[in-house]
Order: sequence, then C-alpha cells, then structure tokens
Amino acid sequence: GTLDKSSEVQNPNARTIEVLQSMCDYYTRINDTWRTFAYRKAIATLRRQSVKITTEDEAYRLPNIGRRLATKIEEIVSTNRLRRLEYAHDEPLDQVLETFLKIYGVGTSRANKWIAKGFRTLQDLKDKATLTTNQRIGIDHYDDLNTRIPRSEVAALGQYVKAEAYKLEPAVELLIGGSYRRGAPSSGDVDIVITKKDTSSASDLAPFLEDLIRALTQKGFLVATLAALHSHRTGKDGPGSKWHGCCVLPPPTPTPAVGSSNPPPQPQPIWRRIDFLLVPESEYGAALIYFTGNDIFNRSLRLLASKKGMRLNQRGLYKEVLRGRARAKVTEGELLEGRDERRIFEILGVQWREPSERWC
Ligand code: DCP
Ligand code: MG
Ligand code: MN
Repeated sequence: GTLDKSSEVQNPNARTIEVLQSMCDYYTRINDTWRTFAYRKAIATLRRQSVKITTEDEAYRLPNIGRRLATKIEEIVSTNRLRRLEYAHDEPLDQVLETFLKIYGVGTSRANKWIAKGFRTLQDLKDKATLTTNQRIGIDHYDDLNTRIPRSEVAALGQYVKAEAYKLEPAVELLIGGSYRRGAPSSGDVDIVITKKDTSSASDLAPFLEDLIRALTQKGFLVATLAALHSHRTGKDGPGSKWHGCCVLPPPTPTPAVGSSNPPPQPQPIWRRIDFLLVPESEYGAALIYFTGNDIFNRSLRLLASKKGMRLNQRGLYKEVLRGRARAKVTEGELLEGRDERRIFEILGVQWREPSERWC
C-alpha cells in the first residue's frame, strides 16, 4: 500500500534493499529457492532497521544475515551497486533456458534447476548433471530431434511401419495423424493411430503393439524408447496403449558393389520422434479428432462440448457427467458417440471440418 511505500522511502537502507530485491528476483527467476529465501529474510531484517547499515560487520551482527550477504551489503553501500547483479543481468540466461527447454521432455522447472546449479551448455549437462535416460537421449540427439521432418519422410516412415504391421496382422488399420493429417509440409514427429475392427478396448490391441515394437526394433527402425504407457482404462500395469520413441529410416539394403570392397559410407540417418496410439474401433472417431488436432482446435471443441452439456475426450463424446459434492465424478456420463468422427461433429452441432481446416 501507499503507507508501506512511504516508509520504504524513509528507510535509511532503502537503496540496499532495492538492490538486494533485484538479486532476490533474479534467484527467483532461476528457481534458486535457497538463495531466494536467504535474500528475503535479509531484506526483512533490513526493513526493520532505523539506522543505515554501512559495514559488513554491522550487517553481520543482525539476525538472518550471514557473512556473504553482509559483504554484499557493504559493497552495495560503498559502490551503490552489486557486481554480482550486473553479471546476472549480462548473462544470456534466457538463451540458456531456451536451449535446455528444447531437450526432449525437459520443462521449465528442470531447466531452471540446471541453470541454478550453474550449467550453461549441453556439454555442461553431459559432463556434470545427473541425467535420466530420456534426458540423455534428448541431449545426445539434440539436433536431430529439433529438426522438423519433411512431409515426404513422414510418409516414408509411416509406410515402413504400415508394411511391417500388415505383415504381422493384416486386419489392423494404421493412419498417420497429427500435423501430417492436417496437411503440414513438415512435422515435429510421426503420429500413428492403430485400430482394428471389432475391438472395444485398447488392451485388445496391446499384444499386437508389443509384436510390432519388437519387429521394428529388430529391423533397426526403432532406435530408442522414451515412454511405453499403460492403458489407463484398466489402471493396472499391463500391455501398453501408447508408445513414444525414436526411429530412423533404414537405408536401402546395399547391393554388393562390383569390384569394390569399400562401399561409400552412408550418411547417418536422422533420429525422428514417433508416437503410436492404440485405439479400439469403438473409440476411433474420438481418438482421430484428438490425435489430428491441432491442440488448440481440440481445446475449443472440448470447450464447446462442455458449453452444450457434453464432454469430449479422446475416447468419446459423452453427456455431461453428474457430479456430487466437491465435483466428484458420480457417473462416467452416457456415451453419445465414439466410433464416428463425423457423427461427433454432428452431435456437437458444428460443421464438419476437414483435417486440413483444423489449424485452430
Ligand atoms: N494433442 C493435444 N494436446 C496436447 C498435445 C497433443 O490435443 N497437449 C493432440 C493434438 C495434436 C496431436 O495430439 O495434433 C499430436 O500431438 P503432437 O505433439 O505430435 O502435435 P502435432 O502433430 O499437431 O504437431 P507436430 O508437427 O509438432 O508433431
Ligand atoms: Mg505430431
Ligand atoms: Mn506426437
């Protein structure tokens, strides 16, 4: 409030507090909770002083101010600034944050923790950080996994998977969803939806996915697993309904060159992200809508559904669930449609949109 402000101006340590607050803000930004806390306590102590604190010793005698902070307070008073703060501003930490956030599966919290530990480059992470298997993959294949996949390669990768899948089980159906289905000229990953006639649960398809993953791995097509998730339907550990990983387009099997024992070296294939989603036929329409996106289009459809007393998720369109106290779910809600993509649009009362018209 206004009162606080005027008392702050009158506080003999106002300038010191201001500089320490900037430092505190900086540590908050980089998620250094320990230092943030230490600075906040020191600032609170200084706020309570009625005389100006000018030397390290004076500061150190106060509660909640350690030797290092006391040194900084003397530096602020004698130079009217803090060297560490200027250093902090100079550092292109946003750039570092950006670099770290582009590692597969890394979010703001993880990235800021690394920054707070002083890591500034991918090499720092490789050398000094304790990495999960996925983080290691994300760093080792950083450039590959941040390279978009041309549409023609998405098609070729999808075709490779389809051929292998139909060999294993002719009755399955595979479709490339995601941005590819929306007609994008390039994609971030390959999204493959797998279904089969007369299935009503993803677990009906799980043994097939296991076989497919095994075969594609053996062929050298799949090169890393990032996530093999379990059907949340059953809630138990069981066969996966979702698989995320990396793949490469295997080079054509080399034909033995005549008169040459040294074939030219093949360029290293680029690692690509690939997702598989198992969908029972009874949920295929809803899953297609979800997996075609884009995410913003999905959100607006879901919002529309809820405005109309319905609920849309990747399994189906439902009549809104009844909720008891504390919005606890009482029933799952009556399924209106799951199988037919067009029918879901109809029931929602929205005009059919071709996948290429679903950019938001
Ligand atoms: N999806 C969603 N909400 C999310 C993530 C995904 O609705 N938070 C849906 C919509 C996406 C689809 O899943 O279209 C596939 O997810 P991707 O992350 O693969 O996104 P896209 O395929 O649309 O784009 P990209 O080319 O980056 O892969
Ligand atoms: Mg995608
Ligand atoms: Mn995807």
